[in-house]
Amino acid sequence: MKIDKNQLGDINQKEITEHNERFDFLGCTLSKKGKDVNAIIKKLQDFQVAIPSWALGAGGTRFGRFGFQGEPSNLELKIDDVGLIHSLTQTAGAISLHIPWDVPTDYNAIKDIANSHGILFDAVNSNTFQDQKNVKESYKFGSLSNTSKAAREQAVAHNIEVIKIGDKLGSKSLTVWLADGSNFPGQTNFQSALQNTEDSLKDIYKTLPENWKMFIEYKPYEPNFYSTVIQDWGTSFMLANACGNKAYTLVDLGHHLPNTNIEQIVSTLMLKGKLGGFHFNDSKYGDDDLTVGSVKPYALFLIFNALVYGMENNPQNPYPAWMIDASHNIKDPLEDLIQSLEAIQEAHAKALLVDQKLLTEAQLNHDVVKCQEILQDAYRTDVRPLLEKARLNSGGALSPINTYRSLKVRENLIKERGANSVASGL
Ligand code: LRH
Ligand code: MN
Ligand code: MN
Repeated sequence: MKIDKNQLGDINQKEITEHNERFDFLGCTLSKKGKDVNAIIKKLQDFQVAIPSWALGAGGTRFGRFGFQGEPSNLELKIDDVGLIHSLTQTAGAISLHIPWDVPTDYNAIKDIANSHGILFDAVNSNTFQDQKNVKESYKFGSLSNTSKAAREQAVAHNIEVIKIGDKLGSKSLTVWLADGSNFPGQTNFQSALQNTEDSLKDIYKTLPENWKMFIEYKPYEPNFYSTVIQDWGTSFMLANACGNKAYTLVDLGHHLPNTNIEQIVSTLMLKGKLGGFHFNDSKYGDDDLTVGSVKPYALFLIFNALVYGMENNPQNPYPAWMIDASHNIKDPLEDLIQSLEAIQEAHAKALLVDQKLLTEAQLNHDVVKCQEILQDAYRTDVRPLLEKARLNSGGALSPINTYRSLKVRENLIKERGANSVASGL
């Protein structure tokens, strides 16, 4: 199904008076504080977040998976689903494919579908954390880090293949996330595992097209529970530097040990021009992949404050590639993604409200109380009318979740695809 623009307009019309009241009040308050409300709205409209192809079905855990009816059973339908989310939110203008879960069969047809929804192809993701069908070498003991040369070569070849697939679609970056590590002390030699990984990454890097980037994602643990080869931002940063100026670190919010100061990591990477990609999610315990902003919205705001500062002050850092990397075990995946997008834009808008000039002044005066007041004044502002206005300006829905439900999107998808349709690739 496609969202009917007229129906969307009719639903917006019913809510417009209340929106105008809310917006006028906020706009007035912010203008009095010297904020350029239109410039903020424009930044919100421009901010686009990629949806990964694996997030469109219900996720699962090692204890099982509870499917969600009407899931997209092939890549074409997954792109349609991103199109639905984008029509409502105007913030999901890209899809990030996972290979080999979502290898296109007909490239032109896939590009046409994406085009019809205004969707671009963002970073392509390789997969060397599972053994694929008909492969000779196993990744049980690692991929790019494996002590077996043949296994490493197979993993390198897979990544090169992923770049070729992405290139045909118009992607401009490769994300490498490795599960490589060890489960027990003594199982591997840390130094040779790291050296092998560096050499393999360099082999992949050599084949990157001129205008491409390579993102190196880190994660402290899981699926390996004793050690992970690329365990933290420092290791990723070091590997990116070893590869060259087209290689960058990718920060995934869930890939940190509890209480890690992620905003500081973001600041350091942007200062050094090495923050390439960013994966949004939220967590309580580990890599929980929960809905963005559902548990720690203030932490998300502080991270966004660092991101906004970096985007405004660090020309040495490229514009990062944004993606949601979450799982939806019991929710409708599309509703969950809409909630995540809302939380992302909310934190973004609040960060845009931070008075950077005043904050610098307060920092230089060592006025710690004032520093906190400035941040919290921005955080405590209800910015939702700004998000509504941004969506309205771009042709989206004033209230995406309500509209999704009023238009009975899930019911229609179930009718079209059948109740038992299972997302491909999982
Ligand atoms: C690993 C991870 C990674 C994705 C993969 C599918 O935790 O979230 O970020 O590439 O799963
Ligand atoms: Mn990730
Ligand atoms: Mn993860």
